[in-house]
Amino acid sequence: MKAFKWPIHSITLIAIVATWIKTAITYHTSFEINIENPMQEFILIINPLSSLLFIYGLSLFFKSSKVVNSYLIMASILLSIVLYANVAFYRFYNDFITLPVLFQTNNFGELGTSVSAITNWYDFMFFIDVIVIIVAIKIIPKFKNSLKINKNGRRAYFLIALAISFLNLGLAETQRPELLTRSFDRELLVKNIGTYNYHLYDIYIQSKSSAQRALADGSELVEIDNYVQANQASVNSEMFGKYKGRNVILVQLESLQSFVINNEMNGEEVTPFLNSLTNDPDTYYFNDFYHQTGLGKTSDSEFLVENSLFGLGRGAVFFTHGGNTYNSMAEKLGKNGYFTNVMHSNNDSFWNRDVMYDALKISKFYDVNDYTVSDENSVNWGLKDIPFFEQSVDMMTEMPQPFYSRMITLTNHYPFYLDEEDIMIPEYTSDSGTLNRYFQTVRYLDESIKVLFEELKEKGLYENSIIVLYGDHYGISENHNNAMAMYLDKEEITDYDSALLQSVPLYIHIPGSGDGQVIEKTSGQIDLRPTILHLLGINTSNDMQLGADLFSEEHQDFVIFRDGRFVTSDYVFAREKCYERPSGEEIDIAACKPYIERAQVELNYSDKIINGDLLRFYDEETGNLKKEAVK
Ligand code: GP9
Ligand code: MN
Repeated sequence: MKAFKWPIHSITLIAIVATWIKTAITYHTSFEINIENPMQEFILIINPLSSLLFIYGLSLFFKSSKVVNSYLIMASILLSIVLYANVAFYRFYNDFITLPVLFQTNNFGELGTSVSAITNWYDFMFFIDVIVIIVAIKIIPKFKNSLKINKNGRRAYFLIALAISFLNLGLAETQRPELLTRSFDRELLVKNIGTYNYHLYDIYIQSKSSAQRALADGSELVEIDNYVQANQASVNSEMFGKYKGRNVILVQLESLQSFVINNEMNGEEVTPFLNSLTNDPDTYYFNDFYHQTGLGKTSDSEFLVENSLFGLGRGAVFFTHGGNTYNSMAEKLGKNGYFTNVMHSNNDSFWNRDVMYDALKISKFYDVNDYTVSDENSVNWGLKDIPFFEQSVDMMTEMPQPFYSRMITLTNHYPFYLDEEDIMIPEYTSDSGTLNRYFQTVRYLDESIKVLFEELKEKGLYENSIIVLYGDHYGISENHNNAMAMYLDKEEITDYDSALLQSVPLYIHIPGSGDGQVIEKTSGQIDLRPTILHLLGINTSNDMQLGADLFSEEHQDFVIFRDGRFVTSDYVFAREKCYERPSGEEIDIAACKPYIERAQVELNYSDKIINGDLLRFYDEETGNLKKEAVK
């Protein structure tokens, strides 16, 4: 009988399989990863494989079996440490590790005191693959020939590894379009590309931003500061401080665009409550207001409103620059005695909010754990908006006053699904299911805002508050232009139309003001910070902000989109072409020229502030550069 011969590279294969199985089991036992369908389960199972094939595959380049074996042991120890660190971190924070969090010493402080709470006796199991590899090395006789894998063999191996990676990414893309460019959520990343790849991706993102940060020294701020000062809009003395001390309730309305307001769909009113607010005596309704978000979508709108700066052209600033120094609206309100909080029933790690809210100095995040969420009261992405508002107002009654609460709705989110019992109007009838359903979820959203107002009144929180409502970003993308053209009764949606469709409604509702108006100023989310702070009598003249008070006489009709497009009261600039409003006719670019430059300057300054983390050099109390920045 022939003696059994171990095949070439047995140990490498054993290492891959052992770590793969261990990782897959860990996903299921140590993390709460939400699996919605068999494809997601499949992705979760194969995702460790693509990285392991590469990492362990490096051993194919080594000549001596000794080196191969030590490399495999070292690599498996390192991978086990990474995985186990995540498990321990997850037990405490319910989140995966991201580099900046690792370097925040206070996190370690908290972790350190609770080592016993986050470790278990059976945790050695997380190193089981290391043990398997060592045992394999001991029992499998050294096989000199085995190391002679030739170039072609290696090439084939890495081609297979590459194919598996692409399969993994391709499948992930079907589940989560734009996963990597938008990088929404650590859970989603781990679920789709695996822990090991997630860390590589995290290292890439973080090192890119820390390099830019390291090169900045604050001197760049001088020019930006001059620009900001020179372009500041003076306050409206009648409005400044008129509502000092009131609670501030900001409601970010998911995916709500202006085209549904005061409009009908097959004879049905889509937003009866919001329509009534447009001519309410206590409401300033802005009908030429725009979102300015990029890939960071909801998180970008939060960023714009809090900081009066733009998000980034690539990626989500909430992810890439969650550790920066900012001077948010929340921080300012906090310093003025407000209890600052965000209310949103989702994982706190979504959009990296848990990390970013610390940077924005938001005192409390009422996240999914603060709400009672069940199958009955949730749909689509989670808790339905009506129970969300009901539960939120209940929590508001417990808050110290004055408070600043920023509420973020969820039901009117792509793909716009509702339970039967929440459907109030029929679907639209076009070839886009997305647009057809959108009207129904918008109708539900409208109803939920009515509930919010009723609840606030009932709980005695209404009179003494300012309620600001605004759409966070578009809900209907350009992919649905045909259906949109049909709805708007147009031949086609042109670039000019697309730009104007980025309009989202803004309502500043001030109970008792009696001064309600429809305001046609062309404006955007970047303007909210100074507007709100000024109504409360809080000075912003030293602040590094790019927006302007909407009530200022000097506010200019000009809104810049993150991609360089812009809208003024007379022109629209899109895809390098200038159009006249309201005709939509293309005109000579010269008319747009002065604005094109200004748009570039402002986007560029905003990027510089964020990429260089420049506000760490700025003292907003005095409006001066901090000493360490002045060379
Ligand atoms: C998630 C919600 C949606 O918490 O805010 O984010 P979006 O996908 O709209 O950016
Ligand atoms: Mn959103």
